[in-house]
Amino acid sequence: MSDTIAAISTPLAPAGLGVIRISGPDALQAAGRVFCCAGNRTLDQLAGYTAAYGHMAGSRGEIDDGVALVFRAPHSYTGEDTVELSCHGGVEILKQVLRALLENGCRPAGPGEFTKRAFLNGKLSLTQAEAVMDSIRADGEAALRSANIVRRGGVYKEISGYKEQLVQAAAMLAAYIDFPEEGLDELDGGDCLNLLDNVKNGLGALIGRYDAGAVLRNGIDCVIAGKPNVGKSTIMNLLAGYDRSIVTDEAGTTRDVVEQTVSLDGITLRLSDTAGIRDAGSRAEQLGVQRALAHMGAAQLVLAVIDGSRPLDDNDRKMLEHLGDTPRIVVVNKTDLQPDPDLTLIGAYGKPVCICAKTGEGGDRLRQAILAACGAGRLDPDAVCLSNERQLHAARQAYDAVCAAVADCAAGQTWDAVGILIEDAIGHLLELTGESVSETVVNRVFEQFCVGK
Ligand SMILES: Nc1nc2c(ncn2[C@@H]2O[C@H](COP(=O)(O)OP(=O)(O)OP(=O)(O)O)[C@@H](O)[C@H]2O)c(=O)[nH]1
Ligand SMILES: [Mg+2]
Repeated sequence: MSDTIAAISTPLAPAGLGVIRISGPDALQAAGRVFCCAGNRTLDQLAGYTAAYGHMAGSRGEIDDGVALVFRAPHSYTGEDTVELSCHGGVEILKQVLRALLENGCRPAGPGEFTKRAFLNGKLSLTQAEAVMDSIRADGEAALRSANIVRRGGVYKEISGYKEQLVQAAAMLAAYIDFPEEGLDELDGGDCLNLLDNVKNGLGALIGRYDAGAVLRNGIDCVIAGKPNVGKSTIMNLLAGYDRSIVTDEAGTTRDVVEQTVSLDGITLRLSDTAGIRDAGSRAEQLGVQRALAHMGAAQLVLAVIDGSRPLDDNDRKMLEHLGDTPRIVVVNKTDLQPDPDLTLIGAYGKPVCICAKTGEGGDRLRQAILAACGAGRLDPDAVCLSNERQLHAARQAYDAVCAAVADCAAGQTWDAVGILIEDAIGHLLELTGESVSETVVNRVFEQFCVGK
C-alpha cells in the first residue's frame, strides 16, 4: 500500500492561482484536515470529479480560501484518490498549505512521483509518462506537437505493433520446435521472415527519424560565422526580425557572442552572432574571435557567411576550414553589389545560398535552407518519433536483434537460434514501453521530472 504524497504543482512565484496536489489512499482525509468545505459537507463526502469552495487552515490558523477538486480512484491522473487544492498563488500561502498537509499525514512528493504512480498504476506507458515532461518543457510549437503525439500513445502503439509481430513470429517457431512432427513438416520460413522484415523496416525508419525529431523537440544551436564586415549581424537582425545586433561599416563591430532565439516554422532556432574571424589587433577583439571559434565548434549548424562582392581571402578560408564536419550553409551575402568573378570557387565548400541581408532579399531562401539542413523540412510534423536516448537505445538493441534474426534465417541457422534473437528483441521493446523495465531505469526516468508533476 503506498503512502499519501503532497506537493505544490505550480511554480513557487507570485501568480493568480496556485495548486497543491495530494494523492494516495489517505488523500481525502489528509486534505480534509486542512481544507474545510463551506456548508455542512466534508471533503470525503464528495463524489469524484466534484469541486467544493472552502477555507484552508494550518496549526497557526487560517491560510487562504479556495477550491478543492476531488478525484476518486481509479479515475484520477495517478489512479489513486487525489485532491487538488487551488488557492491564491502566493509563495507564503502555498508553503503554509503544504506544511499543513505534511503535518496532517502526507509526505512530500519526490520529483515526478505523481506521474510515476500513474505509470505504476497502469494509467500511462513509460513513453507516455516521458512525454508528459516533454510537453511541459516544450518551448515551441513543433516541440509541443511532437510531445503530444507521444503522450497520446504514438510510440507505445507503434512499438506494440512490432512486438505483436515478433510474438507471432516467435509462436510460429515455437510451434515448430515443440511439435515438429505435427504436420508442420517444414516451417514456412517465408511467413516468419516477412514478419521479421516488417519489424526491421519499421524500427529502422523510427530510428532513422530520431535526429530530425530531436530538432523538432529541442530546437537547434545555429552560429553565424565569417570574417569581419561580411554582414553576419545584418543576417542576425534579418532572422530575428529586429535590430538585435549592432551593425556598422567598421570591421570588428561585434565582439561578444550575441544570442537570440527565433521560431522557424515552429522550430526553435537558437542563433549566435559572433565576432568576425581574423588575426585581431586588440585584446578584446582577440577574445571575441576565440569565442567565435569555440561557438562554431559546439554548433549544430553554422551559417558560414561570405561577402559575395569580394574575393575569397585567407580569413574566409580560415573560417571555412575551421568548420570541419559541422553541418553548414555557405551564405553568400551582398548580392546587391557587383559579384566577385571568382565566386564560383566557393562551391568547393558547399552549395551557397545567395542573399542580400541589407534588403532582406533571399531571406526566405535562407530560412528554407536552414530547415532543410536540420532535417526538419523532410519530417512529417505528425510522424511518430522516439523522444529520448533511453528509447533510442532500446529501439537500437531491438533492431540489432531483429537484423541478426533475419540474417540467421537467411544463413539457414537453427530455428532455436532465431527464436532466441526474437525473444531478445521483444525484451528490448518491452523495456522501451516500460512493460518490463528495471526499477533503476524507472527511477532514473522520473528523477528528471519536476516536483509536483
Ligand atoms: N551592400 C550591402 N551591404 C550590406 C549587406 N549586408 C550587410 N551590409 C553592410 O555591411 C556592413 C557590415 O555589416 P555587419 O552586419 O555589421 O557585418 P558583420 O559581419 O557583423 O561585421 P563584424 O561584426 O565587424 O564582424 C554594414 O555597413 C552593413 O550595412 C548587403 O546585403 N548588402
Ligand atoms: Mg557583427
